[in-house]
Amino acid sequence: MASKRNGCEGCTDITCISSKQVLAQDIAKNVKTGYDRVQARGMSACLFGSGGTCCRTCNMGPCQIIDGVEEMVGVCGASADTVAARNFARMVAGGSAAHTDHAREMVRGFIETAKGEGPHQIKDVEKLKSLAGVFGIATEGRAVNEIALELGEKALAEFGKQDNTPLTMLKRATPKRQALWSKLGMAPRGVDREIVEMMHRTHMGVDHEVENIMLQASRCALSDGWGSSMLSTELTDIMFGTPVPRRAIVDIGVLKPDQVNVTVHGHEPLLAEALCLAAQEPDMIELAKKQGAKGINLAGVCCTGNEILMRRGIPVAAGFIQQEVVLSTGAVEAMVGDVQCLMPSIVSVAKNFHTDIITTNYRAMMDGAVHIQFDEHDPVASAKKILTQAIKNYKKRGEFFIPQDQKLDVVVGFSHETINYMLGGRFRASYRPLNDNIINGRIRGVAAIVGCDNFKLADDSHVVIAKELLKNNILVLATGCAATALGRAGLVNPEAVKYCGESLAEVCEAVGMPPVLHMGSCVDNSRILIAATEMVRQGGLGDDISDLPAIGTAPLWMSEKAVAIGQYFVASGAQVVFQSLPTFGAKKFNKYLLEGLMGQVGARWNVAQEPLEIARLMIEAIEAKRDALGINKKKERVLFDMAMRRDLTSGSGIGDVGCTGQQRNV
Ligand code: SF4
Ligand code: MSK
Repeated sequence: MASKRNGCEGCTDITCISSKQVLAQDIAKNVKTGYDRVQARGMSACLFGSGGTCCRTCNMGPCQIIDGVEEMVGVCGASADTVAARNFARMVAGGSAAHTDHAREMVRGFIETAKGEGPHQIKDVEKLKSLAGVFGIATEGRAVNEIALELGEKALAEFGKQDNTPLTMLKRATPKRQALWSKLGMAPRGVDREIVEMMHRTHMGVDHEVENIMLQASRCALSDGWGSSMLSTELTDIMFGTPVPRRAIVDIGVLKPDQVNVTVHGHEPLLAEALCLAAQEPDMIELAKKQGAKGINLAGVCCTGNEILMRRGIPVAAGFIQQEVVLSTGAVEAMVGDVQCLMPSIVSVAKNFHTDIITTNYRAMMDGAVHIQFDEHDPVASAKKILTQAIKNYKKRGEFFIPQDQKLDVVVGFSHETINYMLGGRFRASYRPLNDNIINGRIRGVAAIVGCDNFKLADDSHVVIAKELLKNNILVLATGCAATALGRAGLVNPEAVKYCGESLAEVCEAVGMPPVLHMGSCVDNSRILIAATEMVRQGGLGDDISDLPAIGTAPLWMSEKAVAIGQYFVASGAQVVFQSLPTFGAKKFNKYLLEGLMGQVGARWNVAQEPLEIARLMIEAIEAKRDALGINKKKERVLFDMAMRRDLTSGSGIGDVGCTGQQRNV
């Protein structure tokens, strides 16, 4: 077991230096992590489950289907394709539901803020007015909070909308995409409605046709990407401030030896923001000092970490895969969580130490955890209760180990607005320079590396892919735990230009930006949709997202949310590459995802197993788009006449000339 943690040959290696160091300590010897459980389970995954053809939809099953074998269809007669499509669509619904429930809480918090209740204010008035415009809300001469309240109420209504008109935020897509969605019957109507309809249609005995199931899966995913996730990101920005570039640190080493360490895990920034406010209150600091600590140190885990990193520069201690490792330092007084991506194992890891796992959301409880319900009406009081519980643990801290070798600087905070501003400047903020650099080939294209990490796969996959893309002059956008992993590898700061091809390095150096732009948490993938749409609007790169030399990957995905994100990218016209999909047991359905969707929405899913293979596929897809746009055209070969030769020998110009005296094709 220990050898696995240290990365023995043939095992899925732990490449993170800090994780290795922590797990090698004596204090962590009784800790079992996901790595240990992958190894202990030993067996390879069930082929029916991983191929997508195990159906548990009704009590005549479970039915394990073998594609093409007549007697191996379901008891009801369901084929492998029907079953795999239903399972896949239910993953889309599960992921969309998670984003949607999160988003609803953010909208409710936004409404409270607009009413002047609670500790938060409207911070980004410009963005408020711009989003109000999308909803047709008058802003002239009105008080900020009045506009915000109307916006909040209209946003909340999007969740329960029952008529057949499209969601309001779809207006932000390109006209061509909106027309396509409408033609295909893919435009989502109400956010909750699409999830409910997806669950209904995949119930026993309803929708059995692959394309029809997937039409609703696209509509459901789009209600997440362009509906709930986008609303969550935008309203969170308006309330807590749109991220701007700032320096911060990522790694387990951000824990402090002489402070009360509280790690904040999960997804909803309402809890994290309240903890940030409460940790600055004099009575909390006083209490910590009374226990012998120098102060309170907050550090993020998973996407909550990304939210407070982006907006406040509060360090991220760990991504998903390190949540047990960070506890194994013995230096964490409490891990506070809300919803999503909290592994139940953290309770048993914490039992080895003085650490409390504190759950705060009635939706997400765990045996053995302390539950302190977060009261959104009085967030700071709730946060103080939580911190008090953590502070009390400080004196109980025993032996601990905080790794120091790897603490890495990152520059984060690349919202769509920031990219606009960085590239174009305050008075001509635009994506024009990005488009121009793509057209002239200095930047070949844009790639998004998003999503989770996963104990079953090599945890340096994000890094291998990113380095290959950068080397090939492709700008990388990152969100979620992928962004944290890239940060840990030193790729999310301007010094990472050393990994770039020459022309990308020049552009990044000129602008002063990192070649990997950290765009936030997993709900913030909606920022990428807006950025891509803005690139189209700027002109020169086609008239829809499907024309852009751009592609996304979630190589180490584990959550259903990643499948929802993948599907909303594809339905928006952006190709995605995953390391595996639970669909290979159903030939027709698998072919539909990997090929058929292309003819319908201009994008498709791709699967490639090795990180370098993923990178290669992404580079090829980007180059194919460049070819289709005609921006890979070689320059006309110029034949030199006598006058030109004279110019040449007098040294008057034409710089890029080969030894034969003919201009090089570039
Ligand atoms: Fe089996 Fe059909 Fe029931 Fe699925 S729905 S469990 S395939 S009988
Ligand atoms: S936290 S969904 S492991 S990105 Fe958003 Fe990370 Fe994936 Fe959870």
